[in-house]
Amino acid sequence: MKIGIVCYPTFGGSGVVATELGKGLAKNGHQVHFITYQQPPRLDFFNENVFYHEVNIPTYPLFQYAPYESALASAMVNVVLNQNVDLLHVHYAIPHASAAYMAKMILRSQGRTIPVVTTLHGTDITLVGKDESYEPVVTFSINESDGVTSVSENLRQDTYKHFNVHREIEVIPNFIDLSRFRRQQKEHFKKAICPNGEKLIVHTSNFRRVKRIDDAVMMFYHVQQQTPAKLLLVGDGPERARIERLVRDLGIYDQVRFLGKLDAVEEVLSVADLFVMPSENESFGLAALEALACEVPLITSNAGGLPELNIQGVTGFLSPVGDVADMVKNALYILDDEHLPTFKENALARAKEFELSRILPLYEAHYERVLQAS
Ligand code: GMT
Repeated sequence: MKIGIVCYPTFGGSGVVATELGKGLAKNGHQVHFITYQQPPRLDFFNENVFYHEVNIPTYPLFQYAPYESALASAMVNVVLNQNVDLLHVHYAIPHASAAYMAKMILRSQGRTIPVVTTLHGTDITLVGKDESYEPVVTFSINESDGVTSVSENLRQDTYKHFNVHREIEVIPNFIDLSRFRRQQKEHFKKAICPNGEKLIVHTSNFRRVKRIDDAVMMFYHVQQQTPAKLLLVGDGPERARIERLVRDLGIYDQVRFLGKLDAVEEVLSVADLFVMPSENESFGLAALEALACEVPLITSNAGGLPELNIQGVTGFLSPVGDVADMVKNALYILDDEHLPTFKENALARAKEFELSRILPLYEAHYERVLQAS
């Protein structure tokens, strides 16, 4: 197949899922055309089946906001026509699904059929999409997609709850490439951060409010009072300055490191003892799956699709959103040397259930069905 993939070129989340999916499809012999405004961070290699088409967004003094959606739709039209693409797969509904609809209509007017698959990732539904400023467009473009997938059952249910969507939504969970995400020998790194054998707790995110990083910091604050520990915060975003202030005010700045955006996050996870994701909402929690693959147990909230990934008492623990005291109790239990090895083993076993080779065929089958129906 020749597949056009539209995504955000982000370091985590939907951008990573789209990029890794494209890479997997290319390895399976499909031709993959990425269409986005910037090279996705994990698309940093050569493969004869992978193509990258940058969306050109000309500016003009009249535009307070450059019309990205129009530029993207035009790019999709051009790529479909010039590269003879069979199907467009857009990740994150806003504005990719409506831009794809526009491209589909333009192509139809020229006698060309192009099926569109939309994958819903989370905030495009739970946070941004249901805002009345976007809702009519999101509802319409989901209903007009030829195939719709969501990354968890919880997100599927949320979509039906918040939108007047009548399309069948197939749940295809996020996946992990275990050849990349695996525990590596990085003892020198661990020694540098935890010279006295402290336990290492890690959080990675885009530092948005929905991630509740305060809870991760507060949990760490209480944990380190009872067991020697360090905290690594990976990523960057709007909450960074506020969280740095909180860490200073709590007097724990020496035990906490902000690493910023990292591409090789698996190297950090390789030396971690515990991963914390206290999110207000989380449709799947790809970063938590990456941690599991590196044998790192989880402390998460029970929001969104997290219960579909983190198994209570097996791969870690789930707490009600904001229940820091419960997170502290559970973290201390996991970090106990008597319990930690079993949690690490369970983490890897769980990650194997989401291995790329198991999930990729679900997308391929979805594409086949959509192509046959159109
Ligand atoms: O919030 C993020 O981490 C980014 C966001 C995105 O849209 O890229 O992530 C969403 O999609 C990921 C990939 O499917 C999911 O694993 C995340 O859980 C989801 N984030 C939220 O629902 C908040």
